[in-house]
Amino acid sequence: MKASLLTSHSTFHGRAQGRLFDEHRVRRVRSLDGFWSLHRPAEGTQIDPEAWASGVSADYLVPSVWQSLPGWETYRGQAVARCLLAKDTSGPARLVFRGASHTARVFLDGQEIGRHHNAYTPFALDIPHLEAGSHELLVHLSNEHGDLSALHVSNDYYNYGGLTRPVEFQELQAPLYIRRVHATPSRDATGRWQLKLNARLENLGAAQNASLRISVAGLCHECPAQAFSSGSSFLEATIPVPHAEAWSPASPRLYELTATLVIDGAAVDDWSDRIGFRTVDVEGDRLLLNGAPLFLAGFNRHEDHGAFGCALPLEAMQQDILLMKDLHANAVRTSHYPNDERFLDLCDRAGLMVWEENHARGLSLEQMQHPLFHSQCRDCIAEMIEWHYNHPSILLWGILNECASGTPEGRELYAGQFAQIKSLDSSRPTTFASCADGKDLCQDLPDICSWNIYPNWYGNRTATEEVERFLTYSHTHGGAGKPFIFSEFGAGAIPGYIDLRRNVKFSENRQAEILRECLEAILAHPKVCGAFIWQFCDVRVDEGWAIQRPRCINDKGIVDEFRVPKLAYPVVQACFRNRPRGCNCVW
Ligand code: ADA
Repeated sequence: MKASLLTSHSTFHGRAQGRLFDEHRVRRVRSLDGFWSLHRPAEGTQIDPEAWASGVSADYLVPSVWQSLPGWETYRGQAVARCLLAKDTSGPARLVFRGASHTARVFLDGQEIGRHHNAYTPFALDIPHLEAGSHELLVHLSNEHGDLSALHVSNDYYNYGGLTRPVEFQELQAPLYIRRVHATPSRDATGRWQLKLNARLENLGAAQNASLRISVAGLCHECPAQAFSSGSSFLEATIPVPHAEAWSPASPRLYELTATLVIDGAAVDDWSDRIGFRTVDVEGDRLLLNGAPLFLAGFNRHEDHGAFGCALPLEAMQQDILLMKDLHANAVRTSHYPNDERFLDLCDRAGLMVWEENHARGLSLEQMQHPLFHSQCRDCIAEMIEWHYNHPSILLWGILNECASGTPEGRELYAGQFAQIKSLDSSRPTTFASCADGKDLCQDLPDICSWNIYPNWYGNRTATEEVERFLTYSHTHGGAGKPFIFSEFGAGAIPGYIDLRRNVKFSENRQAEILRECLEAILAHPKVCGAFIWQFCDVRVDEGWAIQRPRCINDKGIVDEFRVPKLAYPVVQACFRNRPRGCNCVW
């Protein structure tokens, strides 16, 4: 069989859908991106399932945020998106939503077929049987803040509405199909690469005999025919891939992983992904990539853009990657939620290392005790890991940014989420970004301790003072001997505002000074293995936050919301480029 090595240059020339390559060649996939209609109730009324089309209607291009429609710029409420889909032959099918913001109920021909909460995780709905012909698809959407949402609360970023990521309709050739294959690379006792595979199959019908063929890097692994009963089945195998080349920031080698399902000699379903061979380990207070010490130098990035909201088109995502590379960053933190998988594909390809985290920002203990908090976090973590497991660029899983880690009750919730992550993926280290200054109770829980600090912005302490203070606190409260990351530091700057008087907040020049001071204190520190600037780009904030944010924007970006660089840009670029590479730190 032909080797399927993909270099960073040859990757991703497939048809663009929810990923940057075709995930299926046997399964028939139709993108539902394009024109839908969008309807919202007239002012002061609620969505009426019977009369949803009677209010305000718009021609709506999926994927996008409804805030880009004239008259909808600040709309927070409910809406119904509608399209027709065509099924060629009668049989099973699936709908895949890569992102519906933020709560969705899906109706097919008037029947509710599924619900989902959370704008930032994908979901798929199985349809065991659908007749050939035309069908009406309605998606009831809400971006409301209220009792039904523990995680989408008024926040320091904007909760948009709409079908904000791609949508697909998949026609299955048999009720048994491949849901996914998780691949975990490691080195065997002789140092050669091997791959642990865990395949998940789903059967929407009666028991069925089938075999599964998995190919990677020119090797083929056959799982002999067996009976699959209805529901989920899992197959496991470990295969040696001795000639694989490692994935690293300097050489982000990707390989195609393909699974084919065979019934009576015929291929009835397939699935494919891109993987990379790399290890990530914590050894004492060091973080290792492929056995070599690692320093993560990068940005916190919200999925937000002045023109597109959270529904960035691929070109805008790639521009962000190019800008971060131009700044000599090697890492990005997906603050504060799982990202569009196309962005992760671009990170894999570019060798940009990722800290991906579940969705939560700044929740108080009271908010963490919301009756839906547990189930909504559990689902978010499960979906994040289920869908994003194979990305070589993801090195760390994070949780619960700046939540109630300084309380015993909060600690229980942190512990529970770390346990869930480890049960789903023990191959990656965990962390969380704390701001519980002087009272954090969770430093012993993650593999890596991370702190958000804002020297000279919130308070007057210098960066050098703050770096030592937070390191000392962590080391004396459970974090001793662990790697340490400064997960946020930064300062606001209104684009174009320059003020040469001393220490004028919100001026571009002051932001540049503060960042220089922080980077000088952090990048050279022997006890630190990561620095994430808050933040890459300016972002819109929710109504409740607007009063404390000039222009209703969190303006701590080093580029503005349209990616125009501020004065801090060349300062950060020089600091990252000239970063000391002590302690054999390779990256
Ligand atoms: C926190 C938080 C960020 C952002 C930042 C700020 O550290 O994690 O989401 O709100 O503060 O700009 O103040």
